[in-house]
Amino acid sequence: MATVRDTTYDLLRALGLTTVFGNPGSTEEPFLQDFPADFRYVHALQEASAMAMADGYAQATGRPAHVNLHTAPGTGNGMGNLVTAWHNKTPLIVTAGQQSREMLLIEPRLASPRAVELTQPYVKWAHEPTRAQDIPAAFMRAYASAVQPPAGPVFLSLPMDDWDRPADPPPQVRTVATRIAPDPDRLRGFAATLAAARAPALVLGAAVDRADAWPAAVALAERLAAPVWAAPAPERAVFPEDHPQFRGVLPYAIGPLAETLGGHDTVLVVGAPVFRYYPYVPGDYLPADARLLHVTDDPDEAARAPVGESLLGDPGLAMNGLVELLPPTDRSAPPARDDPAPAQPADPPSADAVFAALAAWWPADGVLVQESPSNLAALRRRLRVSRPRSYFTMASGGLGFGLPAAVGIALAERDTGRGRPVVAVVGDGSFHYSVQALWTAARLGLPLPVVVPVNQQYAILKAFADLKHTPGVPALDLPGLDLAAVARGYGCAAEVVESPDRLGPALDAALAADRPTVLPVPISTDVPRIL
Ligand SMILES: Cc1ncc(C[n+]2csc(CCOP(=O)(O)OP(=O)(O)O)c2C)c(N)n1
Repeated sequence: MATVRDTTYDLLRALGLTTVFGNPGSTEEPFLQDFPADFRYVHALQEASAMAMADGYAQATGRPAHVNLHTAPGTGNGMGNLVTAWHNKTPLIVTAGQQSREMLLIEPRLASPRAVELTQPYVKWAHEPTRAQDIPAAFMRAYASAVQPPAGPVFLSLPMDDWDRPADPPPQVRTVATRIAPDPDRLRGFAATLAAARAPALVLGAAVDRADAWPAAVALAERLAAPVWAAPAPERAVFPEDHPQFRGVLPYAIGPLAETLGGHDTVLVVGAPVFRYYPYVPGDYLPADARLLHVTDDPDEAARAPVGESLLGDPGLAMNGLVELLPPTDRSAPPARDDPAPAQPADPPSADAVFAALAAWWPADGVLVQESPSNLAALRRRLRVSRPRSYFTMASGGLGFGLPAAVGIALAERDTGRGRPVVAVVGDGSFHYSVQALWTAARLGLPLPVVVPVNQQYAILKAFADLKHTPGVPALDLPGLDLAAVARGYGCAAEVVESPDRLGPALDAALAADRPTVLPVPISTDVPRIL
């Protein structure tokens, strides 16, 4: 007779979920017992890394991923990157073991008495099955919930004594839609407003990349002859950044953002929150007399926008619909941006000079994973991402995503056979939040270069303190860290890159290696401005 375990593994197989990211504990062992040969366990040394590796893997494969965590303490370790997965809108099925039902009433060691509340509010659905026999169908429901728009993580708490119980008949393997079409009447209204606009602007968010809608975005931008910005702090690249109409990323503060959009009477935002602000700089949300049209597949995102009219729907379907409805314009397209001036040599080099060298080396099919807070603007100015699904960072502001996410993304590049080179750029502070992901990458033999601009400080926090006039904050310096030694300790290669012209050869060697390579690059300690 089939057990709950048998039926669950069969369902996971049918759903294509044969990779499990995790870190095991006693409460998970009954699920993992006799781990089937056609499944793969990606072993993370800490749950933060398991979560972000799964997130990166799911984003890069375009499919949901399964993360199996230890009960309450392990789930707690994963929470920071669960918050990030929620903001990234990544479909993740997060499971955790639970103590035996027989003892739950008396709360033994490792019981998670309020397991379903623990991951709230950063999951779309959280559940502990009422009966052991409900586990397989709960997985099916978790899958359906995770992938429907807006996609996101879900959580199942699974008691450890459930797995050997006799199973009910298997649940039906169902499919669900992952795109929602916009209301045709409202779409026509949006098209009429855009057709009547004097100076429209297009602002695109990460959902455009998630929806594989770059061609629709380019077609719409060209039909409107409008400048294109990326919405503030985007977790994906959203438009070919070498396209003459691309203007860069909007600032993440209220006043400066409206100033940047000055002169535009109609702002169409697709696939982004309105807007993702960071430092509070008061001002108007929009230029005077401008109106905002908002296309999103997330009703909450639409609801919390302080201005604008919204249309729910998939970014690609909505933009293709607008292209069909919009008449050609006689406006001429805006002129292209200037290229940045050549980088100035200095010793140690500026981040700008290092990123100029990175951009000069960059392979056309390269994939960039970024967690370099204070140097982000310099990186994005220098390295223009020109292909879809080639740039990843966290939507949340929580550090500890980039390094493990890069491992998941590099694994996905190998698994899918695409084999694109993946490069992580991670600040020397950010490096340490989920540093143990290096070990997993080394065990998997992933040729992942990790470029670490070393300024021995939390530079962005110094910039923030400066903007907010809060002098005297402790703990903003990071002396005495030997990143190469840490990397070698986890089984990686390491090479300190002493000058920008050494970066290209070091990257070539790293991509040809059979393991990750950490490349600390000493840079100037000048603190870039936050805005
Ligand atoms: C989980 C988490 N803890 C703390 C912070 C606060 N924080 C934001 S940026 C930052 C410093 C990042 O330092 P580094 O990676 O060296 O980049 P730099 O600012 O120097 O460019 C810190 C600690 C955070 N965002 N997330």
